[in-house]
Amino acid sequence: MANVTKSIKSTSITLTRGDITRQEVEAIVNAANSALRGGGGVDGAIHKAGGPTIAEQCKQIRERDGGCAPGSCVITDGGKLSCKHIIHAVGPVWHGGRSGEDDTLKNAYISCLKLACQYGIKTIAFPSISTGAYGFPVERAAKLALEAVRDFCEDNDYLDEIRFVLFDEKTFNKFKEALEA
Ligand code: AR6
Repeated sequence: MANVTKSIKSTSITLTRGDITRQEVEAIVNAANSALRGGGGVDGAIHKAGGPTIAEQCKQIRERDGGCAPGSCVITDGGKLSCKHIIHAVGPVWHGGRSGEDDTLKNAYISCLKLACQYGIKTIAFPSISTGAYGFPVERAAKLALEAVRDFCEDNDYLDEIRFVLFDEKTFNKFKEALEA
């Protein structure tokens, strides 16, 4: 499947199929839970590939701050991965769409982009947050993710690349439709 790219000011927005643990970027984003305890899906893949030091850092953050609220994020180093940083973001659990899920999802993306800028990160890769175990409908999530990125890049012309690494074809196609719209 061919990659899709669009530019917003100086930032390239790229969509690709694949595994986020294999990306050559400065930071990858994890779809974590509020307790930062690791789990399945992309979280499991990142902890497995990155090694145990990531869970140790997450534990320290949990003990210091009590975890990470939905719509926000925390940062660790990349452990054994080639990226320098992992940004652990917590998306909303889908409860039907009337419990603030849309805003929480956008805030999760925006908080990662802000933190990336604070850390001098220029290239960042995201998975599709909340659309696996957390049950957020993919089409709606794709639109919100790209809206968040567009809003951010219109005000902050700092990042070189924001890459969405999409694991399955359906998710890739929904992001592609949202990017082209
Ligand atoms: N690279 C990129 N995307 C992936 C990968 C990978 N290696 N593996 C899965 N995905 P999910 P959520 C896709 O469930 O919905 C965890 O247990 C997957 O196909 O990982 O935010 C956490 O600990 C889907 O499109 O995250 C939380 O408890 C997307 O990543 C909870 O799940 C997100 O699916 C978070 O649920």
